Amino acid sequence: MSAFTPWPDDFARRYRELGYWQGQTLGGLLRERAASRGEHCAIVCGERRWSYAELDTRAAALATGLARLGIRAGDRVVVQLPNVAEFYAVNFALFRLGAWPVFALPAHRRTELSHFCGYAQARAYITTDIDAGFDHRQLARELRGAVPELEHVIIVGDAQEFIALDSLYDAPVALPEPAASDVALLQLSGGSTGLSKLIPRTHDDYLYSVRASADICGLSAASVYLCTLPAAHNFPLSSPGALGVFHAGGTVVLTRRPNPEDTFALIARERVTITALVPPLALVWLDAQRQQRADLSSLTVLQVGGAKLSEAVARRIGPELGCTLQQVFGMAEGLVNYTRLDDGFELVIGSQGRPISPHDEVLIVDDNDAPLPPGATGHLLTRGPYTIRGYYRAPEHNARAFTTDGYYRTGDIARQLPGGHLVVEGRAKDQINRGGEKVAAEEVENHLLAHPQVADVALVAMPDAYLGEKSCAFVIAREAPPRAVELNRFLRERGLAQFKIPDRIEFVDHFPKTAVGKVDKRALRDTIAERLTPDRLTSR
Ligand code: AMP
Ligand code: DBH
Repeated sequence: MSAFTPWPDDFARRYRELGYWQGQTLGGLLRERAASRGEHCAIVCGERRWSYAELDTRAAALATGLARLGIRAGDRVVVQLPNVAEFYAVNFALFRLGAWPVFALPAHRRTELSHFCGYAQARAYITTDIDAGFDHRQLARELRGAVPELEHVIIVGDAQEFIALDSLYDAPVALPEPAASDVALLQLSGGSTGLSKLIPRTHDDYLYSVRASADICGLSAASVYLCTLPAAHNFPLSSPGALGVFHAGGTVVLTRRPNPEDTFALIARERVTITALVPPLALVWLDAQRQQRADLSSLTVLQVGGAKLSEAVARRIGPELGCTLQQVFGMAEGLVNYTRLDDGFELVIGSQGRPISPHDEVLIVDDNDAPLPPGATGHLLTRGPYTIRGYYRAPEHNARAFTTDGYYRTGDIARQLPGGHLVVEGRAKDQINRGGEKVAAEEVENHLLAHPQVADVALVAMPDAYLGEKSCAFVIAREAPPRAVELNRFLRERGLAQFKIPDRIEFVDHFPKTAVGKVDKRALRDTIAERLTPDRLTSR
């Protein structure tokens, strides 16, 4: 089972000839920046400020400490950190070693972490002591029991019986470095089948998307980027995110609290120029700014992506926040689309942007993979210089998720405007997009099916005025039906991330079926949407 599906030779050659793949590594990028802008502030984290020189020194020291533990090129290390400066020090150390971080999100719990650790056969888990009231050391203990390959647990903060990250800052020694064509990191897919897949991204392809994104977003050494979303997510990491800022030589400001009170003050204090939000947060910011009239004068660009931004909300952003809206439609598998900063207002409001690269190939096809006429709505397929050709060790899934000529089936339903901009019209994948947090229906269904009183279950999206979508589980119960709260407690006890717990449970006697006898999820979505209509009209 291959860890990485390479691009065919002729494609790889072309991407190099075009100057997209430049042979630079992520570790090399930081070294260059430390040389060119060593004294400039790279990261602001609370009251701490790290210069590029300091970040580089820390990464080199940690790489040496991790090597002392036996972490080598190609080893997988699950990293689960909140928005703290150490997130970048740790990852640059791993990039230098050629070890592959697996980017867990802070919200993930035992079920997700044991899946990542097991699937990746991770040798180490790097996390924090306590985040948002949750003790990650307890999680680490449970993981240790469940995943024998996991040799090291490293903690940022109070390590208790584990290894303190602070004890790994060794005097740097020269270490062998990876090639730019090697895998650099494993991103997570939102998943549409049972469990989320890992996405191998190379230094070459990831850095191409980062450099090109920084250019599209007008980043410079004067840019100050506020990292509001979880730092490990592909959007705030690479679109252009923190890596784009490091490429440009600007400053990344971290926050662990994306609420308007804290972030507005931080924007004013640090003179933040750009940040990235998911649509629900954008709505909260808009509503808060109506009351607060905070000083957001430094903010020039607000990126919104991860889920569809409604046109009504999109229209308010420029006038009410005093900055340029940029819609971002991306995926950790690769393809990222941006509205351009000089696009007309209607295009920015009404589309999800166009691809980064002239060599991103985009197809809109029908259910049989036949291309549709220009402008028609259909399945979005893509391949290109930074879109993977296969998930990590998932041959069966890859056979379904990619066409034989290497296009990734995004699972999104879209249409393309004459200038190349895409409009996302829906989704074919069995997933709920809960305000940017992706929930694979099948994963949650499998957990619910493990409950002794559940005979069958179907999880579908229901409309929500704030998140766009929430999840609703239709359950066929056995004798003595369980209560909804009981099912949710059952899921939490199985160690599932909170955002995957169904927002609503509806008990039914049977499911509607399609003509071929499958559960008709569309009919279930319609049922719950109709049932909710009165609530929707009164909420917000
Ligand atoms: P993932 O594959 O988990 O990285 O999630 C990527 C998916 O998020 C895309 O395939 C879309 O379904 C969804 N998505 C991301 N950005 C947007 C957007 N701006 N509008 C609509 N859907 C989006
Ligand atoms: O939702 C996403 O995964 C996403 C959204 C915007 C993404 O991966 C990205 C930009 O890079």
